[in-house]
Amino acid sequence: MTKKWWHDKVAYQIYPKSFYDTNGDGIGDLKGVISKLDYLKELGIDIIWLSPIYQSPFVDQGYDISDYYKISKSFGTMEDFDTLLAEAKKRNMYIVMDLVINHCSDKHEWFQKALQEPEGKYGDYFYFRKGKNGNPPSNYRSYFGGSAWEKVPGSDYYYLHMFAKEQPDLNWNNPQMLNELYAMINWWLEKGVAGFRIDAIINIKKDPDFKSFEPDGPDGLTSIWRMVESVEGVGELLEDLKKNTFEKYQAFTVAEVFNMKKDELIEFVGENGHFSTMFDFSAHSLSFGEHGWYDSQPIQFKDFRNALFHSQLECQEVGFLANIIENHDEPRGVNRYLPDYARNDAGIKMLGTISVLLRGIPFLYQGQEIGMQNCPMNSIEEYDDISTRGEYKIALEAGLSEEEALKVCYLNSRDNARTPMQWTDSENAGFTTGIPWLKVNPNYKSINVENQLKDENSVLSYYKKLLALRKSENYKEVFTYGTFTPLFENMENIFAYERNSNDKSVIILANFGSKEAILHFEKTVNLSILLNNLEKAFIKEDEITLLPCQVIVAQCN
Ligand code: TEU
Ligand code: CA
Repeated sequence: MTKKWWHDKVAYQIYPKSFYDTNGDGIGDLKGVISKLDYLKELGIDIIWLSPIYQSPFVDQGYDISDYYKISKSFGTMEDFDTLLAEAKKRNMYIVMDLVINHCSDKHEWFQKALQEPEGKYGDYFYFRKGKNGNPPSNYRSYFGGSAWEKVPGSDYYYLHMFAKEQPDLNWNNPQMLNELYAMINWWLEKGVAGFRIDAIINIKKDPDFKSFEPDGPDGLTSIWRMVESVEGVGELLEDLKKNTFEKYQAFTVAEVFNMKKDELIEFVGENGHFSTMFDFSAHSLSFGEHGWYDSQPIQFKDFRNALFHSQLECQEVGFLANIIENHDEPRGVNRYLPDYARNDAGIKMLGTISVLLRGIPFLYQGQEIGMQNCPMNSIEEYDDISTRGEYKIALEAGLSEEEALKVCYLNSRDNARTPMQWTDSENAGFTTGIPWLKVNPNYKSINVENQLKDENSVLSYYKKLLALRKSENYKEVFTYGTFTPLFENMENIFAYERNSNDKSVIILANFGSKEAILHFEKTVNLSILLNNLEKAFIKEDEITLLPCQVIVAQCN
């Protein structure tokens, strides 16, 4: 395998709106990001992925871009962005932008012109189709609920939107549109961004006939996912994209890909794949409900472990996955993957350890490093997220009470990850001097950066040690390129694996159970402990006892 500059890096996702506000308007900004670069450097971060900072009406928090060449005024100016690039560079850090090119905002100039003239030049930048007998062209349900077709007022035309109606889908069969996208991507690369996180990219290939499917819900609609699944040929579009842009710059690309078709792994993230890497969503996908959040099930430990082990084994011959426990679309990993009894510092450190030391590129999401948790909201009005509001509605329609529907949002809402970063124990968690745009989690008095910086046993201090170990001269090779082998799979609550390189073997042993567990080795082992989230380690010649929520990382000599 050819070594690439990003293989041994650690990445961190910033959700700028909720990261740090420097001018008191309640909204995080680029100056805020700049002021925290040293904090991130200290933590051990190399690559920073910024969720969208482009000009946008923020119907979907910036994932609806109205001008790809402008920075949203709420975040600052292009000058601030250039400063950020320069300051990152000084610290040997890389900035990765979010690339949202499956769709744009309905306020984008292209779409505004298209609305005027659906049959004109810009109409073909999108998907305009005539309705059928007074109905939309097909029965697709958008990802955010409701029809994926929106009627153009005063005409027979509808346009396609896989997400919100304010996010019209771009027509990737139009070469002129593509050239405009490619030019824009290259413009950012020329500026010095190191690469992109690529949004919702699996959706770009459509079936131009837009056939209807059997309805899968009481609304008579069918998930638009069915159409995506039914078409071939996304790979050609992705290859063309890569050749015309990323490849020329050795850019780092991490794709958001759900439900890729079987056997496509190598085409996506192999040595000459479309992308550098893509997120492993296998564990997170376990929480998908059949009809929505309201019928999603809590994740069982065994399924969680199986999912990750499966991805690890499948990908290690091929390339690198990007490993996460949370992002801006997910509830907090602590709430999702840890049982009640493990939702404490030890459990949080354990979860971080097993994720960060997997084979692949670790991505931390802001606040993960201090163990931020889901935020209880008192009513649906306290939520901002468009998808949460959609899911709440679906839950009520399915017969849940308001209280039950709110509980569903507490467990699943994307806003759980979007509440402001908790910097201190003073007002608004030190995020802003103004009124925060989204509620601050009331637990900020006990969970915040400032307190954890002072405490050498804190989650934050532990994450620093964990990342330092992963990147240390001695172990970087084994943690980056070492093979992955599951261990103790027959033990119910144990998450254990081995990383192996030519000259080293490191084992990671974690007890997700509520009782202590004894792990017997087949032969005598001579272990040097590299990391332990608890004070003591109970090791004998051929066995090791793990307390509940204990994780031990050790080298086998
Ligand atoms: O997400 C795509 C995606 O598939 C998810 O939105 C998923 O359907 C949703 O989170 C379920 O709640 C990307 C972005 O990460 C997300 O924030 C955007 O809303 C979406 O694309 C549209 O751009
Ligand atoms: Ca601000």
